[in-house]
Amino acid sequence: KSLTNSQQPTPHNEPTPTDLAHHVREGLSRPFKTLSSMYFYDDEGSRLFQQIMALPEYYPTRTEFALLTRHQVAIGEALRPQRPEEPFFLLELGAGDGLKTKILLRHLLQTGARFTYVPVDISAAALDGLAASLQTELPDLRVEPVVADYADALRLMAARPGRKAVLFLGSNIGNFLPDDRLQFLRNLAQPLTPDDRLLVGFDLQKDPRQIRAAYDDSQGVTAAFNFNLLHRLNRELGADFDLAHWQHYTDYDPLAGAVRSFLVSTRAQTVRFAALDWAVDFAAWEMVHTENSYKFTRPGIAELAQTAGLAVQHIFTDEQDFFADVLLQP
Ligand code: AVJ
Repeated sequence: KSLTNSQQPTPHNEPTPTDLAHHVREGLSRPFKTLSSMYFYDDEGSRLFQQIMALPEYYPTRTEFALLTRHQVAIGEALRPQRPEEPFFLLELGAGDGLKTKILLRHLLQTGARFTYVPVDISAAALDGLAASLQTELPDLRVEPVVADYADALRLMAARPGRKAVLFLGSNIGNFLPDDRLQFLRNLAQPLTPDDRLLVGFDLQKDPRQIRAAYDDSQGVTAAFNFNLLHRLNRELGADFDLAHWQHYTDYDPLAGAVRSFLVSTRAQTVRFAALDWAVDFAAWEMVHTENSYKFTRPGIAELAQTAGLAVQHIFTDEQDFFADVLLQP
């Protein structure tokens, strides 16, 4: 019996078609149309994101992997309780395929730490893959995967007693707009006590061309990832997006520190949503904003932490100073 079968979380944690429908109607009714990057991650989207992480242009994953390898001892020490016999939960929000986290998991197991790994992700398929690979690679690890979005994950975390080390890696925090980012960090920190730990990954500002290339790769995988959102609306809401008349567009704005991704309607067109009994018009070259990926500076991280009521304990970086995993003290 597989781990995930016995511990499969309740399906009500997954975004329901009604959430998606409501979101799409609201976002596509705005004067500047928008769809949330949260909906990228159906099973196909999570698979495409795994391909993105392996792209030569997409430096964040590789860099954070190297960073975690380099600092695993110090990070392991910082995350685990002082007393080695004390049990704790290692919670990870947006765990995905857990490739980077396995470095820490392996190291913590080697040091004899007593912990349960709770990977939380919005994609059941991603978590199934993770649980299966952990069972072969780290058979002694206790794993309790949970399919949930961030909001549900925060509730779940607050409800779970005991020491926690919380991981929010991969610069997932970059998807939030500044106000939402602050609110999210506050909500994340709220149930934590000074005994708990929080490690957050931030992609740092660097050569703007390199940043832009990471979101506009030459093989078109990122474009396919963006297009998958339209495929998903076709599949789940009976929409009739014709992908021949859409483009992927992305740009980096160094003033805001934000990569912004769009789906561009290359001609005037009307798209029908059979499941919603609804249709929406797009003008020629109208843009649908689909994602923000913010890049950070050290002062920006310090200010964010301070405003959220967290102390920056340590900033772990890679050799090139591309990425930072920041230990925050609740
Ligand atoms: C999963 C949010 C970290 O913003 O870099 C990658 C998602 N989008 N390429 C990012 C993404 C396009 C990724 N995060």
